[in-house]
Amino acid sequence: MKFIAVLFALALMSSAQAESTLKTVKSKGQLVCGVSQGLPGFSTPDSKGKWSGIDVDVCRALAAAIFGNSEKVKFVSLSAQSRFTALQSGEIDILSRNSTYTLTRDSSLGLNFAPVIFYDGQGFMVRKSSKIKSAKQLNGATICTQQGTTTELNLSDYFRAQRMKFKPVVFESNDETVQTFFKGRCDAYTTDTSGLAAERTKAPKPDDFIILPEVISKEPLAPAVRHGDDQWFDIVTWTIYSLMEAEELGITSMNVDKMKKDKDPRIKRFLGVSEGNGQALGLDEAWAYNVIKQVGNYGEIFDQHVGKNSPLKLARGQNALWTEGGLHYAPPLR
Ligand SMILES: N[C@@H](CCC(=O)N[C@@H](CS)C(=O)NCC(=O)O)C(=O)O
Repeated sequence: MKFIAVLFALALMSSAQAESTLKTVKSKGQLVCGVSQGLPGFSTPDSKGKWSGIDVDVCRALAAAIFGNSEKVKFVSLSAQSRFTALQSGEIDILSRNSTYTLTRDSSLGLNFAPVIFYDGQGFMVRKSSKIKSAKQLNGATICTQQGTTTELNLSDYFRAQRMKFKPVVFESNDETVQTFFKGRCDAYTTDTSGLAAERTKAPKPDDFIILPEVISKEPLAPAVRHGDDQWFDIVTWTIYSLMEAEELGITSMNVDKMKKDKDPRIKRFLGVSEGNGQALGLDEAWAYNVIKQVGNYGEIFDQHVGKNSPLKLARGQNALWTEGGLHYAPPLR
């Protein structure tokens, strides 16, 4: 009986994989997007359940590219531990949840990572009153962190390399991790530095906490899709590149209509005035126009959620375009 159930599950899985994700998404009439449980700046629901953040905007951009309507997204909140299974099982069409692009996630977990949406690195937060100024002073510390993350792994690598000891306090839920730290049970809290800035906003008195200067890892955060559907991977990939390309070309949600009359062939191609890109991806020629009109370019999204117009006030740093000394670089959209 068990054997038949396994066979049945396998048959279901392979038929889910055989069906094109684009077709499935279109027939559902919405994109199902896996996000975090609540990380300010990346994905967080307001009191009415409306989601916002960089990771959320990636999915809205994808819905704009596919449906011409950025609202056609259902958000599913996932813990760090459950996120990859949700993608593998077909529960979600895309995972857009501050996930670090790593070799084993790409290979053993059967995922394809889209372009990096946020270059990050892991850091530590401590209470100001502790007088700790450097991660090197954390020998013997109790450290709060979240299960199923690269954070957990880097933490032990770092302490081993520094020949220091620590006591991990690990939780599945984000809230439990952070609240335990705020209540004083841990000497330090560790995660991606963007996450530290985000979580600090939740503290009763954010100024009581400081982020230490050491960045101990590379955390390129990128959306992911399942192996086995190249067209879907292409659509996700180029939708993300369209956000960066628009910023490079000076196209914003405010000027995109005016830009349609621009004579620059790159802008004409980008906005579908000169046709071809849409057809190549299996989308409407206005796909990138819809993305920028409805969601904005990368710089607009960054400033609104994590940059200068947000409570996080993160600098562009590595997240600037390559033309500004940063790492974001879209290959030619032609
Ligand atoms: N980038 C790391 C860490 C990702 C992660 O889940 N970080 C936690 C701590 S900032 C988080 O996002 N929690 C939010 C949540 O669970 O809703 C990874 O991919 O493993």
